[in-house]
Formats: sequence, C-alpha cells, structure tokens
Amino acid sequence: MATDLDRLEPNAQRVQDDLTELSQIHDPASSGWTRTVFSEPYRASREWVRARMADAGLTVHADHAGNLIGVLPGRSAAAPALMTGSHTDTVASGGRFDGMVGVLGSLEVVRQLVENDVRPDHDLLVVDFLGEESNDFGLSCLGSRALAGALTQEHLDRRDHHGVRLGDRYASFGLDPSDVLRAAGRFGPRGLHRYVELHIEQGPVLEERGAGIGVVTAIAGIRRLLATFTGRPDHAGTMPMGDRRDALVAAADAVLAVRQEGCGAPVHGVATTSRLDAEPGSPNVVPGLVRMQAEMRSVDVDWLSAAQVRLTEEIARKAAEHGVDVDLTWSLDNDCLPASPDVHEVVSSVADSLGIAWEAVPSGATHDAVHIARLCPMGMIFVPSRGGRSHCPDEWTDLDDIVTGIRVHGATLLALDRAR
Ligand code: HGY
Ligand code: MN
Ligand code: MN
Repeated sequence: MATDLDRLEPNAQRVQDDLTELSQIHDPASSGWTRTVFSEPYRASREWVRARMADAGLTVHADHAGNLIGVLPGRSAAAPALMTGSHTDTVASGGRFDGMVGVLGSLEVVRQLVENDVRPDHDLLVVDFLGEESNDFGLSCLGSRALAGALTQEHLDRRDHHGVRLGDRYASFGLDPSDVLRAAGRFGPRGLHRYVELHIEQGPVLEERGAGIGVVTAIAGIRRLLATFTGRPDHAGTMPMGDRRDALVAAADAVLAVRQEGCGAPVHGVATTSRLDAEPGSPNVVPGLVRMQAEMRSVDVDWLSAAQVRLTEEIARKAAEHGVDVDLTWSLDNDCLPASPDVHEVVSSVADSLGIAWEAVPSGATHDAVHIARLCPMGMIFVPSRGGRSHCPDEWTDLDDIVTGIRVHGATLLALDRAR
C-alpha cells in the first residue's frame, strides 16, 4: 500500500522541539502541566500554535467556535477536504502528550509534504480543536462539538461549581456565544472526505502487547452523573449515630456503588467518582449536603444504559436507608461510536506496509474524532503510553513511538487522499 511518497521521514528533533516548547506554556502554580480551556496559559498557547501552523505552510484562521484551522490547499478545486488534528488543552495537572501529539504530529506531516513538494488532491485541514478536555461544565470536546453542530444553547447555559455560565466563559475568552452556535460545518464549501486523528493511547494495551500502533475500533460512550444528597446538619458531638441523616455517608455508599458497577462490566466498561463537595465542611457538624460528580464509560451501549438504571436504583435505595434525599442528574457527554471500517482498513494496511506491529483497540478516552464522525468517516491512530498512564504528570510517550505514529499518520493521509 505505501509508496515512496509515503515513506516521508519525520524530523524527530523538530517534533521534540515543538513538544518541549508547547509544554513550557502552562500554569506554573500547579503540578504537572496545566493549560485548561479559557485559561490565560491556554490563550497564550493558542497564539504559539497559530504561529507554528503558519510556519509549517498552513493558511490559518480561528473559526467561530475558537478552533484553529490550518489549510493546505489541494490540487483539486472540487474535492471535499481531508481533516486531521486534535487538541492542545490539558486537564489540571496533566501531561505533555495528550492531544499535543496529534496537533504537532500533523504539523510535522504538513512540513514533510511541503518540503518534498507533495500536494494531495484534497485540501488538508489541520485543526487544533478548542477545549477537548472535560471541564467544570461536564462537557468535553467543545470545539469539535460546535463544528459538528452538536453544541446547544442548553450546553451554553450550563453553570460550573461557582455558578458561572459556559456561555459567559466563551465571552470572557473573546468568543461570541451566539457565533459559537453557528460554527457548524464552517470549514469549507465542499464538506469532508475523511477524518483521522493521531493520539496517545492513554492506556496499557499497546505497551503490554508490544505494538507500535493502535488502530482504534470504537470510542467509548460517556454518561455523567451529578448527584445531590440532602440530609440534615447536626452537632457532631451530640446527635446519636442512629438518629443522624448524614449526607456524606450516603454519598460514600454511592461512591462504592459506582465502583462496583465499573468492576462488574462484562466488556470494556469503567465507572469513576471524581469529586465530593460536602457542606458545611466544619469538623463538628454532620454533613447535611453533598454534591457528587461521577461518570461511566463503555463501548457497550447496552451495558452503559443498564448500568445507569441499576446505579440510579442502588444510590436511591442506600440514601433512603440513611434518611437522606438524593437528586440524580444524568447527562450524555458522547455516544459510543465505532470508527469507520474503511479508515480502519487504510491505517492497518499502511502499518503493515511499513512493517509496524499494530493492534486493534477500543478507546476508553473520548476524542474530537467522536464529533467529527458526524461529518465524515473517521479513524484514529494510537501510539503507546508508558505504563498506560495519562491525565497526570507521569504521562509519557517515547519520541521514537511518536515518530512512528507520525510516519503512519502521514502515509494514512496520503492513502486516504487517493481513496475515492
Ligand atoms: O475525558 C477524556 O476521555 C478525554 O481525555 N477528554
Ligand atoms: Mn486527548
Ligand atoms: Mn485527555
């Protein structure tokens, strides 16, 4: 499948320099690397990315939703565009590779194409999507969601723990919320041909199986839970144990119920409680109010739906035992989505032709690809994560593995360019 053109050799030192430079733009006050959406470090990093896109030979603009879109014009004036990219925002105290490998790897592909005078038929769009990481609004993939027409007024009206609206955060970042809602499909008049994204695996499978490349089979669906437990505040020194309505004890049972569901999943399925806020939080007061944040994920949508029902019943039952009322609000972050078989076939054939061992793997992490899949057939290329760790300062992928991923990424884009 691969031709000489596809053996474009990434410049490893240039990739390393880009990763190093971008990782230096972060919030110094926190451990690891923090560049969360709408933050000042994130604002600064967007300017750096925009400049690197232009240096690579792309014509760059920011769309209404805050996505940075770089265009490498193709030879054909009639063909739909090829799209690739990822994100450069991080979780709080995150790592240096999640998302960055996809954006900077795509820039290295563009530089190889320009330097070797290889011009695809299709326009090539390289996108740094705004705000891929889930945030205080419980919503991941803000930019790709908007581009795919899936960001709604309800989303913009969501409030964070401090009561701030998402729409107002956009405005504080210089983006008009009403424009954000009109960003759908505004990347070119001829639609999209294919989308492929390069990303770190963020799990242990490739390393365990000694594979250099993961070909993603599906992206997990995510259901998010916000639970509010209302008990009764009492004096911690005088109220007898049997007479209490302790909201934090009810929440603790719910945390264990979430974990039990995740551990009981028959196929890929996970469940996590990530936050408990107890009030009043005084050492001598029985907690009267607790807010709990949790999520469940799986590539098995039937399990996900059944688990949501079981968990809702179990949490309510346990809360009643403690005399605590509970309000459960579930939301869908994204549906489970299979990758396109034809893009999957191209990636695996390219890896085979380059003699690179690959594995078909599901993605427990969500990605911008899950939203762009609304616009065209999509696929993803994974590179190994050391120890399967991610969303933490220890997140690491060897440069050699990143270069291998870029080689497969570039050859895949050229193969998709030839695909009708
Ligand atoms: O949450 C995720 O899976 C992704 O890292 N935003
Ligand atoms: Mn990511
Ligand atoms: Mn992430």
